[in-house]
Amino acid sequence: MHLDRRQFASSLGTLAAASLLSRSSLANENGGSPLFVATWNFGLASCQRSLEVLKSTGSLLDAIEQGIRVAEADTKVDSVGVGGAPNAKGVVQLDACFMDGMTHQAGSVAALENYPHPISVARRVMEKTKHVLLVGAGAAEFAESQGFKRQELLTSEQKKKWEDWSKTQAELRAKTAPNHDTIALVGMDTSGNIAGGCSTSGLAYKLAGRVGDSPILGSGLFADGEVGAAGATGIGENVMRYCGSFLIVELMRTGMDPTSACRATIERIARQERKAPADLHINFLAIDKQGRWGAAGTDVGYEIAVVTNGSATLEKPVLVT
Ligand code: SD4
Repeated sequence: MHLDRRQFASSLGTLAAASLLSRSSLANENGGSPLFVATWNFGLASCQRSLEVLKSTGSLLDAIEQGIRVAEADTKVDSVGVGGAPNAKGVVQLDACFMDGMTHQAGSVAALENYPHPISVARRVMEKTKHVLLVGAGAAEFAESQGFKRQELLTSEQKKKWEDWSKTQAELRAKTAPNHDTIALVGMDTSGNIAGGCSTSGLAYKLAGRVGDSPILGSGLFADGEVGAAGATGIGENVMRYCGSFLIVELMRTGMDPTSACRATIERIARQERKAPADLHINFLAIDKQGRWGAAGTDVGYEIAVVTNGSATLEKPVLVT
């Protein structure tokens, strides 16, 4: 679900007009204030929540988790949490990961059913187990053991769409553009700590058990306290075979600014896939240790939310064609 940018602007009084250019080439743009960047326009509400939580608790990890929970709880966001699109069998299976760039601790869940906040379960995997990734029934058992509440995630609206899809699969498959609504949210606090999270229901009508890039560290998300963080949205298969977010962080480590690193990653994937970027449907964002942010994508509608002290904007990333 992509809200019209103006709806956001009017509903959020402080929202500045969206600019057309990524400003990632400006060093220290956020002037040392906290920085939160997230995929898509609904990421704005998430980033704003992250900033509020950081201010009230001082915890970057709480800020990331609580910000992502906003998108997970919003039934109008088509590919995250409650109201996310189901798989081919009509079951909503959620993927998420959570990473603390300062300690390289991380947790993930994949194909998790009936728990609306996979980001919180992923964080618990990080904090309460010796493992990094739990999947399917095991992930659900773990969520239950941690006291998370079960909930039906398939909304009547998604059920109806899925029923229509199942009736006319072939026809619709040909017509429907891939849906991209995953939230990847990365942030930095005033001390320069860096962390991030990613949460999704994955590609609509995926095969049961299919896991995309979002819960895979280095693919849908990567955070490294020495360098920065990156996240992805789009067709996971085109990201995870290249460790897209890890690659972006590594390019930033060599001195590239965030936008250039996102763009170079897309260009490398396109070259090696021997495909036009527009056929890849991959979109990235990144922040670096200096407080710069940037993004690049192959989808015309891709946008990102950028929230710092006193500024909340939707930005149009560089389009790689
Ligand atoms: C996936 N990358 O499961 C996710 C889908 C996505 O916006 O980003 N949707 O492949």
